[in-house]
Amino acid sequence: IKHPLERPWSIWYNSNDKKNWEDCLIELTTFDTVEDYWCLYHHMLLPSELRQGQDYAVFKQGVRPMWEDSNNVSGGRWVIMAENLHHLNAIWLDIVLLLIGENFENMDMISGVIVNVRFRSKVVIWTTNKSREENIKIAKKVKNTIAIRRKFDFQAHNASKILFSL
Ligand code: M7G
Repeated sequence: IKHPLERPWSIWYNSNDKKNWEDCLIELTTFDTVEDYWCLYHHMLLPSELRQGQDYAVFKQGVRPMWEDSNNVSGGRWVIMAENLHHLNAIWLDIVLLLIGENFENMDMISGVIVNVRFRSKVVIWTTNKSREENIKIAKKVKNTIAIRRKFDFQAHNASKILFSL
């Protein structure tokens, strides 16, 4: 018998190879057990093996990894810059495991996590609101659990400026 997760999660991929951003976004699959997650993990390319411009997302089933989704319109994201590609793979895995293991106290305000493979790659955690107090709890949990030296910045989806940092 497989070990069930608290809730189902969907994996998304953005190939970023067409003009329209939304046309590049595809929902790959949904998983709801520990074993199914590891099976997918071992079959998928690592973030470091994707092309620059591409993304993976792991989001709660039913929440689309886009600003336009009703869960995200008034939300924002914690931006965690990777130090190098090895670090990127490591923090992506660690944060996905924190999330699907329900390790945050305010799981209800987390939509999911995205890895953006870029010249400066990053892992971003999307939340449903811009409350400083609530969002800080999420960043503290990440900082206390995994090895990240740099400061994190929180940005609203509808404005690129930094609202607060930790
Ligand atoms: P990004 O993929 O978040 O990467 O945004 P970045 O943080 O490195 O900038 C890059 C571009 O993709 C944006 O300027 C938009 O043109 C497009 N894009 C990204 N997201 C997350 C969305 C989205 O949720 N909705 C729409 N319509 N476009 C998006």
